[in-house]
Amino acid sequence: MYSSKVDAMTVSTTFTTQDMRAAILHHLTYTMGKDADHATTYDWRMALSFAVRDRIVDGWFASTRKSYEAGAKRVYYLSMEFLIGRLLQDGLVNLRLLDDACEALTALGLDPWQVISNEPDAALGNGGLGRLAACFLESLSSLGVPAHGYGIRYEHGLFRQSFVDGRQVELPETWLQQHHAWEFERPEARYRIGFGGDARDAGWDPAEAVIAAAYDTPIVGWQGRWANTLRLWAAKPVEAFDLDSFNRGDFVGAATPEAMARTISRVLYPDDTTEIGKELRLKQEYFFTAASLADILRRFEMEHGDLRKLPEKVAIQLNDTHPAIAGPELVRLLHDDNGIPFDEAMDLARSTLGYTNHTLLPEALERWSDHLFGRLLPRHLEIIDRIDQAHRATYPSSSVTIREPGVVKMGELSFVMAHRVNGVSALHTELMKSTVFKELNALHPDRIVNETNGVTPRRWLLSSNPRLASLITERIGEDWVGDLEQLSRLEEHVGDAGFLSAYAEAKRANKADLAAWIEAEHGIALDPAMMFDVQIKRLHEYKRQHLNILEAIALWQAIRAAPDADWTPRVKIFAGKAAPGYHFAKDIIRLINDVAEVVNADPVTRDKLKIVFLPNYNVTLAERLIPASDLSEQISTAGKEASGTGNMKFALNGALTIGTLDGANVEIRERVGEENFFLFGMTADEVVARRKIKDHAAKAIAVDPRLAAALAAVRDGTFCAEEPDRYAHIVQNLSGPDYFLVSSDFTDYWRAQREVDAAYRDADGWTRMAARNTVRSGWFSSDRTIRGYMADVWGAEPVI
Ligand code: GLG
Repeated sequence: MYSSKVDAMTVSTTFTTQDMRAAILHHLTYTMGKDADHATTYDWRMALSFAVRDRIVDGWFASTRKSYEAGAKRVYYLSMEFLIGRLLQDGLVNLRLLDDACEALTALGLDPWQVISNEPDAALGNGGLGRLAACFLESLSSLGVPAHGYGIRYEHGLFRQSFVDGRQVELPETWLQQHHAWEFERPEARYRIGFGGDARDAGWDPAEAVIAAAYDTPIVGWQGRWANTLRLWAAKPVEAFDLDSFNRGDFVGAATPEAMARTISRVLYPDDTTEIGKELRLKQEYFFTAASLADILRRFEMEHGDLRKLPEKVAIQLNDTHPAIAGPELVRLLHDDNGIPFDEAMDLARSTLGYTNHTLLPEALERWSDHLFGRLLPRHLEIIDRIDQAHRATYPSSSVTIREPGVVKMGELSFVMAHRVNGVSALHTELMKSTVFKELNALHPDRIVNETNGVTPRRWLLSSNPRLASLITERIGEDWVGDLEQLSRLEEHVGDAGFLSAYAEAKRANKADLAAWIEAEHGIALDPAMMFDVQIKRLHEYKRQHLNILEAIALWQAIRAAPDADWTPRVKIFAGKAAPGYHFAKDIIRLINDVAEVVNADPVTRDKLKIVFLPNYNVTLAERLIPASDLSEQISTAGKEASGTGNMKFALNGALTIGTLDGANVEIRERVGEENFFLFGMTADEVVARRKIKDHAAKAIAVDPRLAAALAAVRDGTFCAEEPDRYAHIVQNLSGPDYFLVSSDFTDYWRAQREVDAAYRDADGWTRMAARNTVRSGWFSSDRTIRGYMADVWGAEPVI
């Protein structure tokens, strides 16, 4: 594979620790303008980043050259979110320069990890959808596929979360206040993006416009053999400054154009499942989609000329419905601007576009009022009507519509304008076919395909879990990094006591590191011998963090009732942000923090149960937590979590899953073996049936005294004596409508948790199960997922 084919693009092999030291000092002096005596950690981190970036740039240019020479098909991934996190360690690991960098920094009298971890997280996303986009870019580069990511350069990424009296408080994220070491501004790549005005037949006179300005970040693949570009758009005014207003003394008015334009790329919406800030959000979507398409067509015309060849040379993937306007925009560019007949333009656009659906939650399938839509994008509304008419004319008996009175339906639009529509796990894809897109699937039976998500093993094992990574490499060599399915070669080692004890030791050491960090940062002491039980993800009722905390309460009560019984000590660790306007989710956070305060202070249970909610969950925190976890909580209501990707990272790093048959849990369980997975709860079909039973929650509570007692403690103010009714509405919900079936799944969840306890007490047995999870998770590499998209959706090929 890659190792036998290292070519001129492998940039790092001849680079030594001395070269690294010289490069760092060079950038410290000439880029940062500092000498070693006065440099801050920030200066050193930037100097190191520039030294690494220089190495990446060589491979980046070589990749671009090769792509042009090969005339290869290019993949364009359009996404509102790219949750890339920190890039320095990623770059060092993929270029295999980490050891050299650490040695060079140490020789310069610095603590390498302090320097590396000085980098802020680029939090340009909410959760799974954005992190998946980041894993995909890395895999595309590791595989050598010519590709670009296109998105928005948000000035403020996802908010920073802190807690005040247990409540979530949102603070602005200011990652761009410091210079961003990885990006290159491209003043020549600027497009004028219009809004509003009038539509004429086959034309559009926008009333206002902003400039989309490009910033490029190279994304380097494994071993530096290839690098692709993440191009992010910033919004700028057409006229930077209104001098007339200024000269009249209207200083605020003079700055208004800039402020208005910049608003578009200022914030990332903190929620990916509800529709807020409607007008601005639609503007953001059109802004980045239109700029990206203009850029794609410019590059295509330069390379190939004839627009009718577009589908042969270009594959554009729409990450959810956020860039769905790409369908009508591409038709507009081909038909209005280039004179291609409408029907042909529609076919060309469809053959070029693919659409990934990431959720079945109805509130997340975007719908726009046609009033708003028509005001901002009048020509697109006309085009959508024609697309809708054409579809209805072809399928006269169908009741599918893209426009309904008053609304434009972006899910339906994306489906009709894409040649492939994919789900993100086997179960989700089946549910797409039988629910949200049932009728469309019947009309277009070959359009829906499944591409189960994956995660990049470079970041989620090699870089974040070096102890486990070296153990694996010791046993099977390092080819697994570029070909994760090779982990199955470890299967024979799982019976080997030496391997198992080394495996257990790696986990123990990771847990000790995490415990030390939690104590230093948050003042909570944890014994690494306790089971580390972890639920980290966005807060949402369907993800059921409240099921987890209810079980913790019931466990606390049970330990208090029989303190001398043989309990398995565990710490429940939570992390995750709630959308600022999602009050129920924010109350769940507060409840968890309130319960933690009471439980952690209880001398009776202290050594057996602890609860910790770590603030400000982000990619970096995930990299710290996952390698140190024993138990992975994947407990969503079946049918609601489209896939999950955290679940894969945990399994790969040897945490056992307690989970429902939801999303990719189903496939994880199939692969790791049902005996190495703690299953509980209703299936997606049972969930639907259960909801139809009158008083299902009350019935579940009536038969489970533990659940009743846990709810009673929440209701009577045990955890909030100063305001006993604080959580009355949560208890009311779980006793009444309980749409997410927390009460109905509680009893079985409790049962499965006690099986977890028993299994953990058998330390060797547990390690064997954990190791089997690692060894059998190779399929969940995003390299495999990308190969699937290449074959089934894009028709693209690697160039190396
Ligand atoms: C979604 C889903 C997740 C999925 C992710 C990536 O909720 O289940 O793993 O996309 O496909 N909005 C999301 O985060």
